[in-house]
Amino acid sequence: MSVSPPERRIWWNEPIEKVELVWIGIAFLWGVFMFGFMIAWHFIGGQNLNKEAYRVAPSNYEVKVENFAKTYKVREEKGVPVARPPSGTDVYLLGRLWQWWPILELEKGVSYRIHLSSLDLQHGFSLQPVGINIQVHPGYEHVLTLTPTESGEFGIVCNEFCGIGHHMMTGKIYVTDQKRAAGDQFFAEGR
Ligand SMILES: [Cu+2]
Repeated sequence: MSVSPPERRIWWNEPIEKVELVWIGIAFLWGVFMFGFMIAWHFIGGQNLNKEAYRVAPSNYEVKVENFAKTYKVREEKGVPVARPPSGTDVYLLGRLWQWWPILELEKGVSYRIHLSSLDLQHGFSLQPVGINIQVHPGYEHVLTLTPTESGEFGIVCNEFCGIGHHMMTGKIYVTDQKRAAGDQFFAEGR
């Protein structure tokens, strides 16, 4: 098949096929339905993570996270503290150019209140491979309840373009089994 110009020069001015009109109508109505259904998803959807958000000055938030990391630091990985808070408490994580800080160590099956904010620009918190995505804004402290259901190592990437180092903006969450966690606790206290 060769590509040839349309037979009639004014080809766009023809009446639309009935079938095509029907399809445009269906697509339009579906779009309207989906638009309205956003409200329904707020109540019946499983994807609404964030129920709380507070205004916070980035510098105040930084202090909170630094205190949190200092208090619960169990070790360091390449200069980044690994914070392991007591089960079921408040956990603080910040995004900034270009890292998620600190590294968290949580227990499987325990609910935590995760605080999230940015110190500079808008970042995208994306938990991998789980696929939890949250927009993180400077000036707002988001608080969400999270219960890890699987143990292992989880990565955090930034999925909101934030500059030259965006592709290197990563973080980490370790989820330990409760049994092992109890042993570690003993070990940590024994030192
Ligand atoms: Cu980014």
